[in-house]
Amino acid sequence: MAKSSQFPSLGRTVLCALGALWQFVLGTTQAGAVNWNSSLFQSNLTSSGAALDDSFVFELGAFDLTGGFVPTSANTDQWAVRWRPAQRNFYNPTTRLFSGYYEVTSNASPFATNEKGYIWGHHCSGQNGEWILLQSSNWKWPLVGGTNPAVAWTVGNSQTPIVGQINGSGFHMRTSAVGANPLPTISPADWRDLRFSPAEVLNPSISGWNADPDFDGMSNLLEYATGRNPRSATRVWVPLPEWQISGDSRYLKLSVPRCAYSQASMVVEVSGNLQNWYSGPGDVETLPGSGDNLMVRDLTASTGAENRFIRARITVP
Ligand SMILES: [Ca+2]
Repeated sequence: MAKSSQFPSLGRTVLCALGALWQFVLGTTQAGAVNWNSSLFQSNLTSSGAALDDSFVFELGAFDLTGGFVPTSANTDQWAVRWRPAQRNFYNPTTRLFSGYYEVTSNASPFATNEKGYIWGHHCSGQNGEWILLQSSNWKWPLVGGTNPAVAWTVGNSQTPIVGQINGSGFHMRTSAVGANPLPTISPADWRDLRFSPAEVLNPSISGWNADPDFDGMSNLLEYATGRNPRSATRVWVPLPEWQISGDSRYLKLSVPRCAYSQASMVVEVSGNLQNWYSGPGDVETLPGSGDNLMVRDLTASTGAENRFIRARITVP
């Protein structure tokens, strides 16, 4: 009797185990989710034919369409204020890939199941933007916690981009020049989470603002402010002061690249003794920089006898 009564018990255990396994499978692969990506090792270019670099970021999201707004190539100046990002990832120039897995957390508008999703690729420039906006009439947000498989939104199954091009001769994606436009910003915390692993984020010697884990001479703070990749020394910016000559006088001048999606603030300061630094309107003049660069000159002339110094001070909110 004792022996036979064990079988139903074992059966229940097996059934329970199967049930747990099924729940695990449902929970990990079949909640409302979006797999979004480009294809590996394809040629992805800017409008001038250059390869996309590691300043490019791809964002999965939706637009606030209230008032009948529809994103077009004619209203790019309004995209940033209308954009509601769900997830973003930096482009990898080595694998030439963007990719992400996004589990939908809310179906509140503009993420309702009848509303469209988009993938917006752009880079740092707020002045000479290179953008691509991928879309498809089939890209509708999945139901939160639904039991359908994750949907796939890819360059391969997208339709004609709103700006940019896909699947052309010699390229998988090609961005378009959109000129000067606002961009969605990436907060310092989000940038850290995207550029470093969770373990690295907890390690200030790797992800701290003063750290330099790629040994390129640029601190993480400078990498964030100028739109570089803190794990790659391929696009190094070295500060090089220049002279502006005016008559018999010469003035120090500094040009610093600024990344339009960074929230870092930049102030250029001048000094005659490396002790006291000044940045007021009587001390420095901001010049029209090229592109996104901040260009500032010292208003005190440097003579042969007097040293002058110039630096950029960067802070994050
Ligand atoms: Ca660095």
